[in-house]
Amino acid sequence: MNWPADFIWGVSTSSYQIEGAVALGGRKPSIWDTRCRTAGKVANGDTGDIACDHYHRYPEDIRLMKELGVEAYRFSVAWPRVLPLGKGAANEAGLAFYDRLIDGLLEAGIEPWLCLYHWDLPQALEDLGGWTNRDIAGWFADYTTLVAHRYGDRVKRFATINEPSVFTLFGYAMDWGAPGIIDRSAHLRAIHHVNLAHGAAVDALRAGVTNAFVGAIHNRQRIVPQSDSEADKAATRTLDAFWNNAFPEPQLLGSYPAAIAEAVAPYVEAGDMARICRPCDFFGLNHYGPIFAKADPASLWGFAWGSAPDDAPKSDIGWPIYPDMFRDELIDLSRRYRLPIYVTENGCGGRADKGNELDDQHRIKYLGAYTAAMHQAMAAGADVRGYFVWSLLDNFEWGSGYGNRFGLVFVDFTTGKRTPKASARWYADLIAGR
Ligand code: IFM
Repeated sequence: MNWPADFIWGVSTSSYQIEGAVALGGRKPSIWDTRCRTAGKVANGDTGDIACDHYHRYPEDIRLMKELGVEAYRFSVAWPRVLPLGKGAANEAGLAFYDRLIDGLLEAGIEPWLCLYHWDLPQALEDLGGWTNRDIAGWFADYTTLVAHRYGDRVKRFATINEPSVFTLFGYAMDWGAPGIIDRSAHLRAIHHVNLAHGAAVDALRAGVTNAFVGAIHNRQRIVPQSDSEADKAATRTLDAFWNNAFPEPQLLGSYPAAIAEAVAPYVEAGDMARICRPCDFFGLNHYGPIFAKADPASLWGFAWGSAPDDAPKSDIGWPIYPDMFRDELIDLSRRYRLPIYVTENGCGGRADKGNELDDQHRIKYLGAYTAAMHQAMAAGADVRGYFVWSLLDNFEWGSGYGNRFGLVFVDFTTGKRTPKASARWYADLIAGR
């Protein structure tokens, strides 16, 4: 496969999943620290307290990236590290950590792609209502301004919010993520306030950073009814609205999808849609595989995750593998939003207990099939400019704790030792060979 000379190859991570050091350098708790301390919410009682200890080991991680030959590294800033209470006084020690990281990346010739929010909301803001409080748009704008002024001389690539549909749905409708509330009004308010925060952050980045390149990151995937029943098809349409369209549609086209517009309307004030729909420079796509949906009258919105057909190819953690759907998603996205697309996450989950984690041929097969599908999409006209593997390192996989591993690099969580897997060599060869 020939790739354009300026195509960007990278890797992605996020703050809570790798940094550790949750109580060091002035950082205060996030909603994920709280969730990890709530019995039964995270497999095995795992926490992000130490995670990959990236806070201390970041120079080694930069070296690993250099060996891979990646040109770009997408990471997130932990809001509670730089603004421990979410607003008010900034924390110099926390800000200095990202200075060191960014400077190290630039010295290694790796471009930093900074994501402002990857789910670790300061607990102090949650205590004020978190995403259900409309004031959060202003708090997020102030946080963004702080980040923009501090790093904007060296960082130009910014994403506002990672996978808004995932953390709002899991956090406010299903109790699969923090803060673990199940409530329709809370869910709808969170959706609208996340959208307002995105718009405010785009404006703050434009104001604070010369030549900022700004977008948001959405997890989009095909939602497939588990059966031909009308009930499963209706559930699929509702999940599609919440999962795929509740954020890109208002952010990029200025309106909520019809399936949820009426429900969100009570929270929308005059001028809001213009505040949300601000010009973006790129579409960040996170994609893994399709979701099979089914009706579930007992759930908040009448849908639930169903099962993929028995003969569907699946990863070791059970996620269905359909590269053709990735190709089609890229083509559709490119046509609908007319923005350059960067695949900001794609990867394959494995389990240490399968015994194939260092010689991870399953991951190589997955990444090979998905990059080939991306190539086909580009040949069909999709404007895809870059691809980031999720993830550089095995890390804290939210409710699954450390059991599910997505890294190109194996992490021994008792010692912190990093060992590149076969997939790391495969990715390095792909990058070198283009
Ligand atoms: O680990 C997550 C990441 O935080 C968001 N996107 C999906 C990944 C794999 O589940």
